Amino acid sequence: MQQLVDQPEIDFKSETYKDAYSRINAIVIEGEQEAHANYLKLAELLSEHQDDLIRLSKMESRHKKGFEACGRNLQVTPDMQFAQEFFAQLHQNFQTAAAEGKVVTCLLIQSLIIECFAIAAYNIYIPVADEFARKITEGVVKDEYSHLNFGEVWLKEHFEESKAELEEANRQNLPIVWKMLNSVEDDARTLAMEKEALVEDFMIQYGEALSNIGFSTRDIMRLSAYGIKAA
Ligand code: PL3
Ligand code: FE2
Ligand code: FE2
Repeated sequence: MQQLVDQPEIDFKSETYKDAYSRINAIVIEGEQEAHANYLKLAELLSEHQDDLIRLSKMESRHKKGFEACGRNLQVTPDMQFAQEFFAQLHQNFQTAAAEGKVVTCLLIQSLIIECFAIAAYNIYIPVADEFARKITEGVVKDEYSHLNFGEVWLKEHFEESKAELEEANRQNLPIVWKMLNSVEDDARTLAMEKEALVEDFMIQYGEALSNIGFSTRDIMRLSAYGIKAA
């Protein structure tokens, strides 16, 4: 109950809260939907891990259903058009990489960037969520750590031959994440989530992932902050 002490009252029924929630909820639903599709695509590209990846994609469908229920519970209609635009650039980059058979880039976009983004967002959301959404999000975030782990393990096992492609994919995609965060900053604050906390948690998760894969501290510093100043 610690978190109730220093937390100001949040009116989950206010029009201001519900308006912001219509976009944030849509982003999360769209993110889970895209994650579902991305793991199915990865299952095609990495046929030796097909069963695992199909299992992951099914988990993403369940997450999507959970967050749809969170919106319904607050009587909010998610703005899916907004959410598709929010993900458009990462979506396009994943599609292009998949079409070229670039598994390393696909794994970096989905299992590292998107999962770390999700873990950061869900961790920051849990203490300020309504009770219904908190329970759902707590269940989801546990799964996301296992999705991140899949990417880490595969990339660690193929580190030397993946390194150059990881660097390039990071350079292309990390700046997009900072832009996405900026575009959701005001709505996130309405939900009592601070951008600084989201950035910090993302950098911690992403840095740890890069470390687990095999990058040096020096590489991690350079890679994990790439493009943040320009955003
Ligand atoms: C992968 O399994 C899921 C991908 C979801 C990505 C979500 C990114 C959310 C960023 C928006 C910041 C506010 C989040 C609020 C949390 C309910
Ligand atoms: Fe998910
Ligand atoms: Fe996931």
